[in-house]
Amino acid sequence: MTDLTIEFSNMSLALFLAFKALLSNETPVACILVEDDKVIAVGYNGTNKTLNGTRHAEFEAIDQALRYFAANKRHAAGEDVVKEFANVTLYVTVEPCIMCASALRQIGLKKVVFGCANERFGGNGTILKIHQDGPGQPYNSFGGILRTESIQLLRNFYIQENTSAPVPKIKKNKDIEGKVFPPAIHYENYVNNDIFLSFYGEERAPLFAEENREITPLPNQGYCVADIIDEEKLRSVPQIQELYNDEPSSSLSDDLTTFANTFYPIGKDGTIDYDKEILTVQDFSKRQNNEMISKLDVDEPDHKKCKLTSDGQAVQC
Ligand SMILES: *[C@@H]1O[C@H](CO)[C@@H](O)[C@H](O)[C@H]1NC(C)=O
Ligand SMILES: *[C@@H]1O[C@H](CO)[C@@H](O)[C@H](O)[C@H]1NC(C)=O
Ligand SMILES: *[C@@H]1O[C@H](CO)[C@@H](O)[C@H](O)[C@H]1NC(C)=O
Ligand SMILES: *[C@@H]1O[C@H](CO)[C@@H](O)[C@H](O)[C@H]1NC(C)=O
Ligand SMILES: *[C@@H]1O[C@H](CO)[C@@H](O)[C@H](O)[C@H]1NC(C)=O
Ligand SMILES: CC(=O)N[C@H]1CO[C@H](CO)[C@@H](O)[C@@H]1O
Repeated sequence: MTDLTIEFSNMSLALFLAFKALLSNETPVACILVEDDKVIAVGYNGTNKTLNGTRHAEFEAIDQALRYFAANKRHAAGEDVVKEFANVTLYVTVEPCIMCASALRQIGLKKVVFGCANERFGGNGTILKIHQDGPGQPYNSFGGILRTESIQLLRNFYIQENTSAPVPKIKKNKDIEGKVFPPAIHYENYVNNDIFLSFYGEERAPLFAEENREITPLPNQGYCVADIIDEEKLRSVPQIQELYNDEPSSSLSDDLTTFANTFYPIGKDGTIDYDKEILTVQDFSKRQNNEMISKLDVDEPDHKKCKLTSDGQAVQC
């Protein structure tokens, strides 16, 4: 059985960074670079803060990785860069855009794991297969890891931007932006069936051409983000800790609790459980003002209150 728990766990760190970006009015897209299970760099969309349209999450992370290689006396200039990224995997919440996909080929990245497709600016499968064709080294691109969660953050961003949009209901908020979720990733646009099976496993073979089921960490078992994110690992990433050094008023624990309640769980059958109460961006500031306490059951610890039943069927929150 192919256990994708580590892929989900890594992606949940990128998702947390995207959530942090949302809290600071940036487009909620973020990524981490992982080498041998170690997070060597992080990035989130800084186009607003830096007023630089090319400061996509991937570029932030690549710059950090180059500094990391240099600090560790690894050669990070010219041709050698291609070797340095040979064991590095990018986890990014949204499929890299055409510009980023091209840069990733040039640095010789090992592979990309992404959440949702980039419908407008997709560089891999959605619009152009940049990851497979063109100059540089081709890499494999595996999507659908925390896909609906990545979309939920983007939708929260758009409703926040749209002041004429109605305030969404917290309960049974089926479609945050007034839309249903787009169909699952069209995997054949990214990888062939053999490569698909080598990553996702034989048990997930039907998902290659499935429109309505999400990838889950274990086949035929549901999950929720609260169960996936590893708080210890999150806290061990210095770049994430640094985000809190500048803002003493916000705490990582509080953000983690809000974060864990922002997403619908995925059931055993791979479909979204819309019955769970979730928080949306309109609730975040209220929560920061301690007005959300009644909305959240304060079981200990409250960001872990989402649990699978023993048969892995329904997710109880
Ligand atoms: C950019 O940042 C400003 C100031 O934080 C914020 O008011 C605005 O909504 C942000 N816009 C976008 C598109 O990120
Ligand atoms: C970053 O944010 C800008 C401005 O909102 C947007 O145009 C761009 O597509 C975003 N980049 C990614 C990778 O989402
Ligand atoms: C914007 O970002 C790009 C890529 O990271 C960088 O090469 C460029 O110098 C930046 N431009 C400005 C005006 O800072
Ligand atoms: C990548 O991993 C292989 C196998 O473990 C190792 O031989 C190689 O030196 C690694 N490359 C880099 C750049 O770390
Ligand atoms: C803003 O919300 C309104 C009401 O839901 C909707 O009709 C409109 O299309 C939205 N605008 C944008 C730019 O999404
Ligand atoms: C998610 C996804 O794969 N979306 C699109 C991929 O590209 C094809 C062809 O352009 C579209 O039909 C899909 O909707």
